[in-house]
Amino acid sequence: MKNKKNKDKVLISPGHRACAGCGQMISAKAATEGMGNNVIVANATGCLEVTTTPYPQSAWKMPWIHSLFENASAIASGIKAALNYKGKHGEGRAKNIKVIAQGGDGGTFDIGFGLISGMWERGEDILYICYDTEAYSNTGVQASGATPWAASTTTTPAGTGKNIDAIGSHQNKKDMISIALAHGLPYVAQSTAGYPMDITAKVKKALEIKGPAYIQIMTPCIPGWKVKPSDAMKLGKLGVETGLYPLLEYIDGKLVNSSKIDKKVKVEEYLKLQGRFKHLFKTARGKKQIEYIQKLADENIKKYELKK
Ligand SMILES: Cc1ncc(C[n+]2csc(CCOP(=O)(O)OP(=O)(O)O)c2C)c(N)n1
Repeated sequence: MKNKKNKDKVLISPGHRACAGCGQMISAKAATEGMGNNVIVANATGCLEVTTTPYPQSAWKMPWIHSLFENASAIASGIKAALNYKGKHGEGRAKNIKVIAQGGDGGTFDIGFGLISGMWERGEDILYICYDTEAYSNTGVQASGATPWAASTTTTPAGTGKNIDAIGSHQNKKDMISIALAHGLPYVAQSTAGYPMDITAKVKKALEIKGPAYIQIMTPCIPGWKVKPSDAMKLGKLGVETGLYPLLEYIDGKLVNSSKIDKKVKVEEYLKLQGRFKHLFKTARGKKQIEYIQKLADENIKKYELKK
């Protein structure tokens, strides 16, 4: 039955061009459910933008602007400044409009990094959401600063033939959560596509708290991670259950919530579902990398006090 009220709450309409099962779309829909109807969103170039806005169509039922790849945060700062000006000069309503900038991990960890840092430094009341596919998905899955150790991407390919021992990425994932905290943000959180209600709640909370906020969401990429379209949410859950990608919430720099682990799931359970890690199961050198990834998960469990 059609319910106009409920229909209006869906702020990303179906019919967009994202891959079936896309972790980013699951997460973006959950995020919009926490945004309310009084927001303006600046969106960096990337899959989320490309798949939702083939000119002249748009899947976004809200004021939404496409920025360049690197400057969603600067555009958001400009929007915020204009709203502040209008608020002071007779348009009181403008003061209540929330501003959000969002982008992929390439746009966040790498190319937009300086501008995001500036936005945070200025202490502006803007929420930044990073949809972390752990690679530059839109342009063919090149490695980004968010790519995890040993993942095969088109710029860090796993070895074949004589190079069978090549392990994929030789870099650890950049710790953007710590970088955000180092900027003194009043709200910093992490979530995954496995927990849409957690995403919605975190977006809501971030918008309630005054000042800059950062939410990073692990969003499995079906072709990039070489996974089944039905597995995005499962991978989001396994990321949490292994400790590799825990749910986190910091208020004023203090960890106030994290996902507790009842029975630790080994990282193999997460890695074996993904083609980008399949080379690790073929050689002795690969197996060593799995041990190393397990060590990273165990370190997270300690660092974020995830043990029940
Ligand atoms: C300055 C600039 N460099 C490169 C590009 C090409 N480009 C467009 S989208 C994209 C990848 C986006 O990756 P990410 O931010 O991780 O988002 P995803 O596609 O993974 O969601 C690239 C490299 C561009 N548009 N502008």
